[in-house]
Amino acid sequence: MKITGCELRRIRLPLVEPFRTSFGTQHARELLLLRIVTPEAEGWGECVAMSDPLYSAEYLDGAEHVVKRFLLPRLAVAPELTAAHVAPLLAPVKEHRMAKAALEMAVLDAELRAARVPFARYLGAVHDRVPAGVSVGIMDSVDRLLDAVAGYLDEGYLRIKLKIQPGWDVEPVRAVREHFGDELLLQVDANTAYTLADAPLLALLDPFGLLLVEQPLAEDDVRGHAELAKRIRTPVCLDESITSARAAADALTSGACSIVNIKPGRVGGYLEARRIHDVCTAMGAPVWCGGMLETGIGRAANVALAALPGFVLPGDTSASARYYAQDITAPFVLSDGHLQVPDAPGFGVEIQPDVLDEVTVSSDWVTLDSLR
Ligand code: NPG
Repeated sequence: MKITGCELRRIRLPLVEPFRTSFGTQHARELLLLRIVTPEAEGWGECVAMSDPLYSAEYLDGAEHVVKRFLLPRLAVAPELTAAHVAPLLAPVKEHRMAKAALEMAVLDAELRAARVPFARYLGAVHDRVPAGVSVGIMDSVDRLLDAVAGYLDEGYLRIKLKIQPGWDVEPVRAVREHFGDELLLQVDANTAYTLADAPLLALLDPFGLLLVEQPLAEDDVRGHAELAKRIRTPVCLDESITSARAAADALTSGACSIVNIKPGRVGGYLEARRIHDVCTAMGAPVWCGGMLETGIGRAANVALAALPGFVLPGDTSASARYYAQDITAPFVLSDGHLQVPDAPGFGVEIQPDVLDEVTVSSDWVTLDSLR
């Protein structure tokens, strides 16, 4: 494939309600979309970086800059380009995984559309629908939390993830467990909010039969997680720490975690995400698909990924309406607690141009000939 050009579009989608985590409260989701144009087909990619570098070091303005200044020029001069070439071509540029993932995504979508192949088939997916979990933000009170969880369970969500932080951990977990019973699939996510000194506190979660505790300690604290895992009974799952298949293998080997959250943006793209799935599956570790408040584009791709055989726990693959009253594609809807895996070529979703225009903040077009 030869790329003619790339559109970089910044959009802003209001959230249906504020989403509070241990690193901040979001009222809207700003995103960078990439549209790759080739003579054969167009492809869309979505960069999951946030406006501010609070979840990871990447942030939207930085991602847009690195795509234009350093990444697109490397693709422009490549003699041959398929999605599989993107990561090796971009490897000399350090880090910036979310920006790289977005470009690989756009190339992949264009390539699969040109070949008329659905992404799920390309990946080797084995399911045509995937179970949906939901991530529940930190609330002002336990009563409000119980109402929110009850609402999600009424909608059909099959697993609840509670965001936790020091001061909002044991009591909300106890309340949800006692209110909704032992059968509820329940897990917690700390987004690095604790230190190893909190091990006795985190051990207080043991009696509640959680599926896992996600990323309790800092992202570079692999040794600390290995020590913590020995001191608590709840299985430790890593998110922020897992940046590659090698990092996943290292974390599992050292006992830092026994479960892995896979987010394609965090690891540099869907091809590395699949390698993490393969490594974890070979090592006998369950994986599940994380979420970054994606639009329908990223959601479609995540749902296909989550249909691989090693994804044995429900993911943060929620319905579009969990976050957005109006998405830029047709919404993903819950049916019996599941989302349908798209089966049309590429990621299998179409952008609604009117909606896209309404939510667009800025747009820039780069002709690749100008970079050659
Ligand atoms: O359902 O898309 C979703 C969001 C799930 O809680 C969720 N994501 O730490 O996993 C996380 C968190 C997150 C969201 C992190 C946005 C960074 C940005």
